[in-house]
Amino acid sequence: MWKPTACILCECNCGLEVELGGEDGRHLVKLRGDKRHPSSLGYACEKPHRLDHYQHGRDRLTSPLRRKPDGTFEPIDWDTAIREVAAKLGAIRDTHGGDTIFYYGGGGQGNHLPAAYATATRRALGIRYRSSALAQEKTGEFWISDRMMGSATRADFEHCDVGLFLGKNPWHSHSIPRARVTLKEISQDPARTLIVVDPRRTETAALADIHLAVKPGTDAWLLAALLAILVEDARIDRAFVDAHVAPGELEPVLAALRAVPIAEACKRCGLDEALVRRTAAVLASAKAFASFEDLGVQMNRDSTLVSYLHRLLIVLTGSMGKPGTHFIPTTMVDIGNGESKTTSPVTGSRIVGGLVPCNVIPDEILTDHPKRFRGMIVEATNPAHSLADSKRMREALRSLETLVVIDIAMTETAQLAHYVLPASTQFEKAEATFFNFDFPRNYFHLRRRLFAPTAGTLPEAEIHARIVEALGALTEADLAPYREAAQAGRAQYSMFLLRLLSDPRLGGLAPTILYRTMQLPEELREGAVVFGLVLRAAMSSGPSLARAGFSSSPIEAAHALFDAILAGESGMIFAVDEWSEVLKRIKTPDRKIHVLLPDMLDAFATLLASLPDAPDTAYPFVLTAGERRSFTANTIIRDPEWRKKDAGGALRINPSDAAALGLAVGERARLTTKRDSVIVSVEISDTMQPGHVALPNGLGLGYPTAAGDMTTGIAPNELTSSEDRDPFVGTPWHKHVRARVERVRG
Ligand SMILES: Nc1nc2c(c(=O)[nH]1)N[C@H]1C(S)=C(S)[C@@H](COP(=O)(O)OP(=O)(O)OC[C@H]3O[C@@H](n4cnc5c(=O)[nH]c(N)nc54)[C@H](O)[C@@H]3O)O[C@H]1N2
Ligand SMILES: Nc1nc2c(c(=O)[nH]1)N[C@H]1C(S)=C(S)[C@@H](COP(=O)(O)OP(=O)(O)OC[C@H]3O[C@@H](n4cnc5c(=O)[nH]c(N)nc54)[C@H](O)[C@@H]3O)O[C@H]1N2
Ligand code: SF4
Ligand SMILES: [Mo]
Repeated sequence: MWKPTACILCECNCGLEVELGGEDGRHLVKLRGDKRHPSSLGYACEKPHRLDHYQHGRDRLTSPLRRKPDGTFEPIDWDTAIREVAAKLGAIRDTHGGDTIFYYGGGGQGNHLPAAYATATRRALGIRYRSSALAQEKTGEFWISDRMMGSATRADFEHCDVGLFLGKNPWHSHSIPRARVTLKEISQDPARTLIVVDPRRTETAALADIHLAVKPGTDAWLLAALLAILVEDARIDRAFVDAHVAPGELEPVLAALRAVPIAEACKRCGLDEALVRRTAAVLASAKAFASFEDLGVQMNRDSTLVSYLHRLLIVLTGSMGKPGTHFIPTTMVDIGNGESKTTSPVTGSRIVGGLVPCNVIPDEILTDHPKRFRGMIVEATNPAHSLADSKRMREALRSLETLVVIDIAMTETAQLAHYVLPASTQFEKAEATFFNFDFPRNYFHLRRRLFAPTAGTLPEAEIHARIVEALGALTEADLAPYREAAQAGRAQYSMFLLRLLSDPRLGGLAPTILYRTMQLPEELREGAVVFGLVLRAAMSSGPSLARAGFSSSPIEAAHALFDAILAGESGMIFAVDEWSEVLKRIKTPDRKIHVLLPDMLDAFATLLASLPDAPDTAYPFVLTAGERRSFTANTIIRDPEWRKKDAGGALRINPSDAAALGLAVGERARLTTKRDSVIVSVEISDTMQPGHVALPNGLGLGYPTAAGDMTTGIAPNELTSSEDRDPFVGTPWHKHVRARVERVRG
């Protein structure tokens, strides 16, 4: 029998149908796209077909572990584990303050409910600082979007006539629904133009009408040139700007753009000026321009400045609020929050959207500052592998007084923990898709568990509930009234919950109270916290929900919506919007778009005044440390056998570079950065520019085999340095690591 679920390998979470089998019925035997999923509509790429390698990894954890003084681990029972974890973290809180305990993670590409339940543990421990992988990729974009528009935007590629991908390869990385279908449609339609900005001729670039193969790390120059040409040719959408941009802000920006030396800017990014001018003309005459920036620019030099210039391009072409352009979706959870009000305790780094920049985490630990992080909870993430400078990250994690890791597998980070708590997989509990940003109809997908948890593991909802209870923050007496209200019916329960949300002591524990008291079928139990989200959505997004059929009073809408979510095994539409509303969703205090950001104009002036890069004789190559390929999926599947292509994760290098170095096909090379030197296998590829080399992401994981632990490929962050980061938001420069490549003799 086919059962609905979702793929967990990238943030699209395409709907899947799986057939269970194997001797115990717990194997994912066959998988296919689920046609009933409201966004993926049956689409699936090549990656999920062997998802059983995730469910049945040989390094799955099946018992809580405690580290012994000699560094090895001993299995302990759950009661001991919870008691000791609560005691150790509680002691740090009592002695040094909850602000010295740091929470990192909460979910990867498919498991987002842990983050919701962890808010209760954070509250019980008085944890103030947290972060996640978003603070090493998206915080620059969020911060700029928040200041300009009060909100992040997304783009409608399905209906655009001009689509631009800036430092993004959606053929492999997706991030938009049914990416390959949409890319092919734009590419094949003579009336539509696909533009790709990428130094490499990626699979997406190969489909493009215009491929702007910038020199690595020079996107700010390209955007400067494009914007300057639009200004010079008077191709700005004046009507849009007059209606929506804050008065008086445009002129200083135009003055800055008029100062761009266009020919020089094109030279700096290595592009023919005529091609850049043709691109500007295409953008200016676009009826509907949709654009997406991603890691190629967000993990690169000038990343925050690029996010600003990119947003200027969207605003000055008036590309918001019409089909095929940019929109602000109705979401169940606020993910793209870019507010910045505080700084981190030790380094004083800017905190965006509540997230401490990932690259400064070691500096917040490796110091004698009284407010250094002393305890840490790491959940559903593998920072010892995924954050910059693994050596320094390991040193920092090792020096913590207490490190607790909640994961399904024995990861590089778990190896360093004092306590490892084994979670059930995403097919052994209810989970939900949170990176759903469709418009005008947005969906929600609460997945049912496919089978009961593996013995010895617990879903995070249960782990957090037990920690909160062990800390004494929540007692049976606190829960009793909610249990009674639940018995009395949904209306009574909702009234109690609404009151709970403003309760100063218990409000922050709402996720756990919901989990402990809501009555749900077993295969949906961990979905309890979604009811809290639904109540909030009913209060804040009434009209959008009403158009999706959930009308009447907020409480009734919430009940109907929650029931529909529980029933919608393949996902359901929860919000229907109108394009005419998009510009009314601009949330800046005066509801105008703010294009004048003085710090960004300063950074722009500094860029324009900078000298060209001097040749680097010690490190003549630019290394992209971690690109998405056909069989990479962060570190979600650790078994190298999962990969059908590029199993070893080769270094890609241009044929002329390979020839100059005397490297032949299949040979290995030495790759050196200022941080480390490794031996890599080499793939000679004319998709690479001379001087540019690339390694895939997600490799270099240890995995148990019959012959002992094996590591396949290179862990990219052995080669990166935490100080190589953006000056504004601290995002890493992983796509721009100076490197040397040499032939290995003998
Ligand atoms: N197959 C697969 N898909 C994934 C993932 C995965 O691991 N595997 N991970 C998911 C995650 S977490 C994310 S955040 C997304 C990321 O999705 P993408 O951002 O698309 O991923 P990358 O391949 O890392 O980087 C994109 C491109 O940046 C280019 N680039 C390098 N240097 C420069 C430069 O100087 N300028 C420009 N313009 N481009 C440059 C690279 O050549 C590469 O093609 O993918 C998601 N999807
Ligand atoms: N050099 C370099 N570094 C990079 C990148 C790059 O391009 N270059 N890309 C970066 C990007 S964009 C991202 S998003 C990060 C991703 O890196 P991380 O934030 O570390 O996330 P994942 O690799 O997705 O790891 C997910 C972890 O969750 C565990 N897991 C899976 N399911 C569950 C579950 O249900 N419960 C629990 N508790 N755990 C579970 C997996 O075993 C795994 O250990 O990597 C970043 N690192
Ligand atoms: S696009 Fe992403 S979510 Fe969809 S099947 Fe491929 S890896 Fe899975
Ligand atoms: Mo990511």
